[in-house]
Amino acid sequence: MQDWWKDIVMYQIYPRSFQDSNGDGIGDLRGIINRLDYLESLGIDLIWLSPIYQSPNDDNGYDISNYYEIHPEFGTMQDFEELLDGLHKRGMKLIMDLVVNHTSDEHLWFEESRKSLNNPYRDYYIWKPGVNGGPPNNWMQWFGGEAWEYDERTDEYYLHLFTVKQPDLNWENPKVRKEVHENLKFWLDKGIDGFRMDVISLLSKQLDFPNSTSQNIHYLAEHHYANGPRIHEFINEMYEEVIQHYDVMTVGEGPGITKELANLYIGKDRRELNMIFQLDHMIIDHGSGGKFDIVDFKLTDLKQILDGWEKAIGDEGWNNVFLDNHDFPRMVSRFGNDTTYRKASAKMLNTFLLTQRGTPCIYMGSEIGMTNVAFDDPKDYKDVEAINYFNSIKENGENMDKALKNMHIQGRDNVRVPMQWNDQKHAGFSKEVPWIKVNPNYKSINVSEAENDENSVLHYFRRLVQFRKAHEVLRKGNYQNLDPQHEQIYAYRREYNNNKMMVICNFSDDYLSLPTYVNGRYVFGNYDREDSLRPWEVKVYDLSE
Ligand code: TEU
Ligand code: CA
Repeated sequence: MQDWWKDIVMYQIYPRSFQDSNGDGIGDLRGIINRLDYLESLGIDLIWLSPIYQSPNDDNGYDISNYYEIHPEFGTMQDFEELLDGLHKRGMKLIMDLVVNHTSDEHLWFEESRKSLNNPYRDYYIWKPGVNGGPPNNWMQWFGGEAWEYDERTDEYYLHLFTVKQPDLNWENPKVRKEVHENLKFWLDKGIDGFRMDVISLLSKQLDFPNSTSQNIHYLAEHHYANGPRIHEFINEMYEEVIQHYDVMTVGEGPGITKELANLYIGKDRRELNMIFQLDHMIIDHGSGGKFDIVDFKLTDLKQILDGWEKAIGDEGWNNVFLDNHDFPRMVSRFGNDTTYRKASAKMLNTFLLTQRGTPCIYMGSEIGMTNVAFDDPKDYKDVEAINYFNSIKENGENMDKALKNMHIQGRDNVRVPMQWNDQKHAGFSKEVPWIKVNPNYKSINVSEAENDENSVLHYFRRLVQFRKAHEVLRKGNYQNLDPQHEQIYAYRREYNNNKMMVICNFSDDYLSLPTYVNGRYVFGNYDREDSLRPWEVKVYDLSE
């Protein structure tokens, strides 16, 4: 089978927020179907859909209560099949989100499991007796609070690395693994093209459940429950039992996977995953207190992380390249300038993504340069992480203005507000009040405005995708950083057979002079040609003879 997944541009859709078709304020599958022409017009090759399965929505679908059913608010199985078919007809592929580290507590397995110690589903989850009148250990969950919940019915605790409504599955139990394999087959037999595998690094726990010396979740993951003793066995088993029989791709989300461990997951002969979403650059500004303990970062920090990964995985490995997704702030707000130079920096960052080595993944709205949102009222935030955070701020009597500022910088709702289609009511996302408020800047930042402006991020994005498609060197070439120490310029060279290209990105508001090593023929960029480097400018040169 060919490595087609190395040649593609991926696009992530968060279904709740993309397009509502029936006026209930919630994005749905019919909404995506109605936007198929738009998706095709972008030139992208593959859509990753965040979860659309049945779910009580404690964590917006990442808490699944039935893996075989479409959530009614998203539509029906017929809608899903129509969407898949519509994508395939237009030459696009579709991958689904696989969330099998945990289920919802409303999943039948868990409802059974908690009934009694000898229920046939008891061992589907991780139950432990308490220790000294408290939980089995001191682990914290990801969204604040303890990772163990006491259940008086059986006088034991269950593990939930995420919310209390997301109990962790017990992968030691072969029946659980079999259930997952069956589920994989069910969707693959429908003709989908692969999976994005949620927190796949966390499936195998350290069975002695040791106490942790730190409560930072990324520390906890790295030291206690990511890359557990049987992780490679479990992932390889999915591959052998199911994945290898289909021509599909897999990308595993990998909290706690360090670059040194990466090729154990994605190395050519490992028969595990095609690539991972590594998260080191996504936590670049997290302090020891976590994501709301925000620290400054420099461009050289970003280079060190991305180049370090590239070097560590080498020719053997292949990764995904992304700067945001449904869990992290908008790339233009975090890595660019979302005010004065919004358009220039959005174009530059998209170009960066599409000219690095690896498969690029674009989060919906990046193609028009959508930005973070700042709500004044904590009640306008809908994410369980945000709600828990504001509650803890209130309980501890801490400063709410500061908390709101932190949320504006880091919150997950920054990227979950509705897609901005036009300047009409609710941004053209829905006819009725959406489940989460729209970003007030939709009046000026929206698809229809961008269609009418020949200098828009959108038109540039379409040309960029075609530019990548036309140049094998951008997809297959090796990668060399030309100036790892520079604090404003990210410059690199790609090389494949006799083809060479050089990409110069200005990650700053400053006018700079072109570095002396620049040569070749100017072939692509986000300003018109000139021999200087303007704020957030990107220039691509062809060095081939
Ligand atoms: O995310 C797990 C993860 O590693 C995160 O990026 C985490 O959500 C973030 O740092 C918290 O601020 C995955 C999903 O992408 C996320 O949406 C889910 O909430 C989570 O797993 C649980 O399924
Ligand atoms: Ca709807």
